Amino acid sequence: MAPRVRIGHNRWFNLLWLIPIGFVVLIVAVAAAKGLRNVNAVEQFITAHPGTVADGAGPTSAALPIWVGVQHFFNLFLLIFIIRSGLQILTDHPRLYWTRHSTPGREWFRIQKPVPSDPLWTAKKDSIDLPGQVGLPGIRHSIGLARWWHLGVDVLWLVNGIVFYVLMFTTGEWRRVVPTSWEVFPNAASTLVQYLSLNWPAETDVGGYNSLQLLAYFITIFIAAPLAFITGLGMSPALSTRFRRISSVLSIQAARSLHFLVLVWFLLFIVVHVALVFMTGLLRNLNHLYANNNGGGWVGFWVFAASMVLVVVGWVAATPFTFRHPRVVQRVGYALIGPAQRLFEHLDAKPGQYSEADISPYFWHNGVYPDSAEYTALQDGGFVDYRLRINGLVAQPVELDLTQLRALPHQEQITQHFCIQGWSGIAKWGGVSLQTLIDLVKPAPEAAWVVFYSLGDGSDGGIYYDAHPIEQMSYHLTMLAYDMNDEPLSFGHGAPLRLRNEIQLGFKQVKWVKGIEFVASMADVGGGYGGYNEDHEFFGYRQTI
Ligand SMILES: Nc1nc2c(c(=O)[nH]1)N[C@H]1C(S)=C(S)[C@@H](COP(=O)(O)O)O[C@H]1N2
Ligand SMILES: [Mo]
Repeated sequence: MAPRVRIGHNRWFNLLWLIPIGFVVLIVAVAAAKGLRNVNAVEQFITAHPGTVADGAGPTSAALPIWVGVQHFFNLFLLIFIIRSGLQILTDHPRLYWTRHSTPGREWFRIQKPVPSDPLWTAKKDSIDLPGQVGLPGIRHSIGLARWWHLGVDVLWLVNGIVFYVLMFTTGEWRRVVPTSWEVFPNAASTLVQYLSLNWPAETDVGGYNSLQLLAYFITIFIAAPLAFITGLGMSPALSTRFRRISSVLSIQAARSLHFLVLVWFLLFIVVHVALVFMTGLLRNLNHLYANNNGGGWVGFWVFAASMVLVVVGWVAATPFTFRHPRVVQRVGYALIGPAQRLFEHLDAKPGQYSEADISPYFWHNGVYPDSAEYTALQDGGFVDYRLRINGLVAQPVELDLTQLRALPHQEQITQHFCIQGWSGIAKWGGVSLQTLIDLVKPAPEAAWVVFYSLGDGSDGGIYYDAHPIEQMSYHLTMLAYDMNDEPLSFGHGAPLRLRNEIQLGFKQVKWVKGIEFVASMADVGGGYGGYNEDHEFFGYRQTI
């Protein structure tokens, strides 16, 4: 399946066409640039703006200090795993949108067919395959493991980046990659014409970057990298629900689309950067970066070659390692990103972020529909015989039918749902606040986790369930919903009862809830990892990011 971009209302442009089109554009550009260089005014312009802005101060022509080479290596090594796992995450919901809704047909980019008309089509069915060694871990719908790679390695990458910023600004090295005069723009234009005319700027001094290079480095280091971080956080349910001002501009879908465009920038940068390093004096360039000199010897090359061995080994080993030791990936990933996920769990948001006008026209379905005899019988009887059982470490276990539940104080909220796969939707939920139920059953002091069991099974069989910290049961936006958009909850969305805990991702919003159990530890529940997807698909149990 080729990636496609929507043009106008309903036409889709196959991006593979960019290969021949790009080739033709390049040839035309080269011809045009060659023509321009015969124009006198252009030659004068190039003489006046040769390409490199002379910078009197600063060490810009000396070779790079060793720490730059070390950090450059870490950066590229970590990016392998970040990019591969990022592609894996993208293809788990291979559609990108600009509005916060995820309406089929309104996406601007897709690597999929149109959404089928089946009203119960699920996002999981919509997920696509990637070639094995491209994605990480590389099989379809492996987003749980892909996210540990992505988020865990992100933390290392950010630490590397922060150290890099600090060292750059304390040593004055920043002068190499930050333009300090407007002269950079005419010089960049001049460099571009020189490159395209295949009459390249003279390599007087590898240390002083030409203006085009300078701009590319500046954009990558100071715009693209921070934007990757910010748009990454823009997809967090907890942050989006809490910081509504920011999320009203940077909705999850805008964040996800921009996050993808940052990837596109990085890929373009890598290709052009590597090509130019090879074509403009490879040995001197590698010495400049890796051997602290600007000479023509082989030291830099061998350091580079050794680093490429590590890159290849890391690349090839990542997928088999992940399948052999998925729990290790889950644990290490959690050790790295878990502290941030835990921190954001304290963001109790107030209702009122969205109004009726914001309700999504289309709300994806997800998960495995219940088909047990027990569920079918309840459904056929209009859920008259349905009982919600709440027990475990509580003073007052209860069983409530739907009439009793509807007689309890009514809570309503219009909120945004964030599926781990990347789609989102806004709906109005009506039901009972969890606080109301807590007041009824009176949990014991040792109750720390609240487990929601479903009438439906998970994808590998066995009851679907998920555990939530008891603290979050008292949050403003934690409720059991029996209505969605002013109608009784439909079969697909979880009839007769589903959970809403708005700081968490979608898979924790258990549908077709059968019972609630208060426990001291989740270790004895299911596989012990805090939920069905946590047990079976290596998801994390704290999912605020
Ligand atoms: N019982 C049960 N609940 C479930 C699931 C499931 O498979 N079984 N899927 C979860 C996932 S991954 C998501 S994104 C939401 C989807 O809710 P929706 O179908 O109402 O959009 O339900 C969650 N609750
Ligand atoms: Mo989901």
